[in-house]
Amino acid sequence: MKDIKKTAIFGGTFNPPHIGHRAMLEYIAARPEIFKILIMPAKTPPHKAFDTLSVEHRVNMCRLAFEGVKKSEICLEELSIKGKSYTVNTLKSLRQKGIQNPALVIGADSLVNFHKWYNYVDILYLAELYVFGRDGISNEQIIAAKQNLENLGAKITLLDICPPTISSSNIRAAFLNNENISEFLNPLVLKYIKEHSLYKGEIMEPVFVGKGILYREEFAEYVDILKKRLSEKRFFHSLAVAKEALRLAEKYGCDTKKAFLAGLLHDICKDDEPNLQLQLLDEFGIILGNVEKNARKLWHAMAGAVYIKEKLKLNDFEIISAVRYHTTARANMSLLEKILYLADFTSEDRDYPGADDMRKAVDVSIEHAMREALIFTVVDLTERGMPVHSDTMDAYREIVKN
Ligand code: DGI
Ligand code: FE
Ligand code: FE
Repeated sequence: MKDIKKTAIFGGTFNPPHIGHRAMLEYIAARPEIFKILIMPAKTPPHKAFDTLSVEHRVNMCRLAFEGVKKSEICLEELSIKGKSYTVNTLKSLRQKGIQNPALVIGADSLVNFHKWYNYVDILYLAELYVFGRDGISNEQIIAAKQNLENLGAKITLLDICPPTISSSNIRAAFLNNENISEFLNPLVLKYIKEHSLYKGEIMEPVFVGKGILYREEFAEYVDILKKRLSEKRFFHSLAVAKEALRLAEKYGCDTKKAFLAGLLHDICKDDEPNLQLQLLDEFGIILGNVEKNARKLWHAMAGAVYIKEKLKLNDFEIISAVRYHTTARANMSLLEKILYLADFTSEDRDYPGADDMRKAVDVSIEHAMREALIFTVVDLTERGMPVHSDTMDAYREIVKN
């Protein structure tokens, strides 16, 4: 079986591609059993949208960075898969396209965590693993993980290379701070990044469509306030919830502007120190119930409602109560309240297990989605041993038990 020809699969986000990647590729290309290398840029994961560049830029940079690496070609397979791309599915579709004997190239860090990959046992039947070293992962860890996977039928080759520890996120950070990182990048990639002003620290926002574009303009002042108050991730989430609430309002006949605003502002206090949130509640005479006192995750909804009314002086009772109940829900919710509650589950940044099911549910009907969301929440809280708020139980009894 010596002359079996293998295709190496080299995936990554390549944000940006750097000389560590290239060193790996050249090492693999030099192995005689490898006759082809597929360089496979990953899709932009929804939850990472705020710090991952568009696919186009990443593919363009890969072309520049890996120009001239023998046996290699850029493969856009992963990008063409609809929905979340899982390695197991990518391998299946490569096999359908006639790719034989794939060897999946992964780092030792991934080997150690391989059992967490989606359908990992199936992956082992579809491909063998080529594992390169990683600083910080010991030989003992590698051997143990290898043995466990081999017991399941895996074929694993440990590569005698531990590429330099260069992280793409450090490179991005260096660009932000105007530090010189030219030694880690191909000069053509460096030029490309500069020409396209990439990694300038632009805080990413979701791509708005239709009325969303107009409302984003109209409420630019609130967006600026959020940008100052929230982490990048929470900021992206807030705008994504605004976008989703607007979509649902259009679909189900609710006031679109109110839905957008409620989404935009719903987590405005989420990143405040817990004590600050309590202070605000105290200042405006809000007294906490027993469950509330012990569940600080619930404070930001109450504090947000107060903040919107008292600090932003936005006197719209419907929006304020939608924010107030966006975490717990309650009995007799208005359509706007339900839409915000659900948009928080289905915004494009959400990637918890079950998010896609919730997205399907919300396109069936509001009532169906409320049912699913409440069941999800009550089950989740119960499993984690957390007290369920009486408002949540009221909503559950009204919507699920009927
Ligand atoms: O603010 P987000 O993260 O966007 O979402 P959220 O406002 O729905 O907050 C979710 C958190 O709130 C989550 O950690 C679970 C918690 N939570 C929701 N309902 C209840 C709850 N915690 C308790 N203790 N009781 C509830 O009824
Ligand atoms: Fe929230
Ligand atoms: Fe939220």
